[in-house]
Amino acid sequence: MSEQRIQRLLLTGAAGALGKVLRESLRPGTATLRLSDVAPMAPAGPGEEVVCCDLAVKTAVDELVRGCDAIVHLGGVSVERPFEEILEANIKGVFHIYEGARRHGVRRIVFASSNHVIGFHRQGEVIDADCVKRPDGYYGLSKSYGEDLSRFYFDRYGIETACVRIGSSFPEPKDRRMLITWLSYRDLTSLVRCCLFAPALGHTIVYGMSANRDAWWDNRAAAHLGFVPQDSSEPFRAKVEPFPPLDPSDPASRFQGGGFVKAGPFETS
Ligand code: NAI
Ligand code: 15L
Repeated sequence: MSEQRIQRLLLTGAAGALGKVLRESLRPGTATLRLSDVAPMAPAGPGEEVVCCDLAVKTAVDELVRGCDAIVHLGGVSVERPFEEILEANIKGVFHIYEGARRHGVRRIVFASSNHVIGFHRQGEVIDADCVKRPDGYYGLSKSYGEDLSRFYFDRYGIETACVRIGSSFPEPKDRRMLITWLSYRDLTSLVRCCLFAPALGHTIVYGMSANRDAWWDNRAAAHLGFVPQDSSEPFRAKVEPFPPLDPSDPASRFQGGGFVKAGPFETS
């Protein structure tokens, strides 16, 4: 897709941390940016539309998607939570987005997937887009479902998707693991733009990481995106490394998903 061909871009999860970043950085070059979340958002500025919408409500999402050419889908529960919460926001939510896309002729979607789709691979093991998925919880399972769903909508209806397995996208890495999984906000924006505007996207799985010294993820299968990260976690190493390392027997230090691999279970009383 060329920038000129996107008349209205839908950004879900616009009230969230990455939504706020992309609201600012995607606005240039986008004719109309439709921003959506279930949480309150800043009022619409020039070239913006603000629509409050719960992703779990199919009719509301159908209306939300109407008139959009492309979608950046960030909305949903972004951490490990009880299954019932994940079911509504993430599993039903992503289905509603793709059904809306099918019904209203959206041709391209950038889906915020997560490293927690592959969280039970060992730290230090290098994996690529074709590796076996090893979700590390209900949250990772919901992203795995979103990836499979998007593959189905590409095979069946030709809707192109980039599933971005985001590592850790924060202003700076917070611990040793994030020195490896960190994705700067600048590189996040660049990656999303590459996904939106690559001439041919098909169905692509790409790991969202900056040019960090050490990597567990191999992005060669996504070379057609032309994504070249500019940042590295290296300037933060001296700040993070003085903290004592986790015990080697701690699952959070053994698996790529870090602390997510030991979240839960969530008992209902
Ligand atoms: P966030 O939690 O700050 O933002 C998510 C937004 O989704 C929130 O504003 C929330 O109100 C909204 N949302 C939740 N349930 C909803 C519902 N039922 N209907 C409508 N909106 C709903 O998360 P963040 O960090 O901005 O992440 C954005 C996306 O990227 C998420 O999908 C997350 O899973 C994914 N991701 C983020 C990573 C990171 O390092 N920040 C790493 C991997 C994936
Ligand atoms: C995620 O998927 C979460 O949304 C984010 O809050 C981080 O915890 C990140 O993964 C991570 O693995 O560091």
